[in-house]
Amino acid sequence: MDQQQGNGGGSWGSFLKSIASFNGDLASLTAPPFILSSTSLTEFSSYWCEHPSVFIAPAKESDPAKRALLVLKWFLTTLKQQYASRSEQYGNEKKPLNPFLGELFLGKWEDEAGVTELTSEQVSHHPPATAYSITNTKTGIHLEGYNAQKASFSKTINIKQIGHAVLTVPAEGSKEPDTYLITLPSLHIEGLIFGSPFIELDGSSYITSSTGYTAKVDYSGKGWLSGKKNSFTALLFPTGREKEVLFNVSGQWTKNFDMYSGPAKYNGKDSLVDSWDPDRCPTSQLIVAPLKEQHPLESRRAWSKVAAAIAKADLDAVGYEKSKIENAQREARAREKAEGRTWERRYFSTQDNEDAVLVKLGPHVGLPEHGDADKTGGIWRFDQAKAEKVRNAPPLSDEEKTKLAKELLGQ
Ligand code: HC3
Repeated sequence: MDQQQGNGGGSWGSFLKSIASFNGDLASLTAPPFILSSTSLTEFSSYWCEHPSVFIAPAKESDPAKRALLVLKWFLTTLKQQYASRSEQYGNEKKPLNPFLGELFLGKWEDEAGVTELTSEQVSHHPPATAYSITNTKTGIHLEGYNAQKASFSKTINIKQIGHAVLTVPAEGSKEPDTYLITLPSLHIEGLIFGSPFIELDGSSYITSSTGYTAKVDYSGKGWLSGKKNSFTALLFPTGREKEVLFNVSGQWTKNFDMYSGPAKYNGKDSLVDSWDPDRCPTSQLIVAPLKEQHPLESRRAWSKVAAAIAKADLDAVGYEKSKIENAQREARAREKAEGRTWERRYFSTQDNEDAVLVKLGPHVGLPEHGDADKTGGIWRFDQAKAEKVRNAPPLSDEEKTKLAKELLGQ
């Protein structure tokens, strides 16, 4: 059994011991009940767009360099949601649920930016990978991507993110939409030894565009003597000409940051272009269908009994409910194997041939043309034809939902 909700993990001490003998498989960590989260990793895809108006801003900018800056600004604003929103006061980062193959998380935001739709799907279980698509229907701005994690232990849990995101911006006045290839930062867990885990980002991440601009973001944390938590500096320059800085950004990804034109040595009142203060721009609420209207494979519906057991800190019930899903999934995979078929992803497809975005932009940001497909089960792209088919299909009856839940989740 996956030790995610393992029953031997009663104390923080035994958890630390299980980390010390960690084999890199996040699912093998024996977690004490108080660090179990009832949120699945498929939900994390929503963190990309909790400020829809910032997400769509590049579509309204006609200058390509300023557009690239707005894309960088949006990316930086997502970091707080992605990596700190679950531990707002620091020290409360919990262990998310490991999604099952085919798990879905669907929702939308409705606000002054119009309607923005989210589709997230667990596209691979071994290795685990989550894919997502976010589209603003008013501007056509579209984000898609997929990610997996490779974990290791050295002083703490270190996570390398595998995968990338692709943002398509149909900008006003441009004939062709821009494409931005976005890499994902590495991270590690701080505060583990004190029982108050939180995330710090490491190294660098990049955004490179079809319009010829690249942004490099360097992350740093609080050192022994100097530095602040969750700090970063970012430079935007014409691709391949890192010294010709057009804009620079600095601050804390959990707090405020400032954006300046030119290199940092000239930063001052006159070169300040824009500032971000998360407290002045509250996140927009994601709308998710009520449980009984959801598809049986939708995350919150599928995990509802596990979530209820976690809320009651009833570890036996957590283990029991979880193993029902795991056993049903194992049986489903065995059936597929016996029948010579594979699980049909609902919204995403992987391709055997070269990926045009990776071939064109990958070399600027050190991403291989094959996109590390062996570590994510493929290069996953949103499949419009599949999405169209789902949209046009009649809704499932209650009987069909019950049958699917029994077959695939043992419920
Ligand atoms: C490492 C992590 C799971 C992966 C999470 C990812 C990388 C998933 C993709 C999102 O876009 C960004 C993201 C944010 C947080 C990452 C999680 C933080 C902790 C969790 C570990 C599996 C849990 C380790 C246990 C404990 C108690 C130390 O938190």
